[in-house]
Amino acid sequence: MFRRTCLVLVVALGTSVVGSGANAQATSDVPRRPWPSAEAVIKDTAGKNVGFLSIDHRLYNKSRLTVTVSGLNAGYHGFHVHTRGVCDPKAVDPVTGSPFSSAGAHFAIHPATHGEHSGDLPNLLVAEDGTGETTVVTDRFRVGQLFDSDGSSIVIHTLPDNHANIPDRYRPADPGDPAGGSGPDAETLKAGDSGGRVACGVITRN
Ligand SMILES: [Cu+2]
Ligand SMILES: [Zn+2]
Repeated sequence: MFRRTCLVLVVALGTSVVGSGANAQATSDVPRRPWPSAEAVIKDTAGKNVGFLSIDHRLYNKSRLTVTVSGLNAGYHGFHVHTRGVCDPKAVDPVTGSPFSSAGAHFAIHPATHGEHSGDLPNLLVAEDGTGETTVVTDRFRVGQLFDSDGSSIVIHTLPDNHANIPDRYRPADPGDPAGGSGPDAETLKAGDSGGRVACGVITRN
């Protein structure tokens, strides 16, 4: 019995020594991450922290966004990367009345209408308890591209985003409309009818 216990002890010690040696080796050999990652603390108009976003680089020039939120209204919310890294709740859009207009329009590396913007993301689903979490992988931007001269931000809207998916049959002809009287109108092509902005977070490198 004693012999058996000793044997187990020796084996355990051996494993531990090899383990710490391997760890020490690995630590000194690990290069600094070659790809940038990013994060954002998401705040509502009162400055209350309602969420956190992290973004990291994925293979094949993709980016992975992971977000958790709490204290929001249940349901789907439009969710986009916006083109300026400024989240001022007092910056009210004179046309829509939405706060956080300082964040600018949807992040777009190339000119596009809504649904095709670089920063367009799937809707964020918030549960009845006000919490939500989602992870999405996009190939529309690399992490480094978010840090252009005016930065970028993440914005959560009040309403669901239709991604400009308005089939022609839902809209009567309107000769005055720049979209030509059928399908999504100019407002839909801008932001998907996702309404005002409820929360915003400046995207920073980490
Ligand atoms: Cu938005
Ligand atoms: Zn968009």
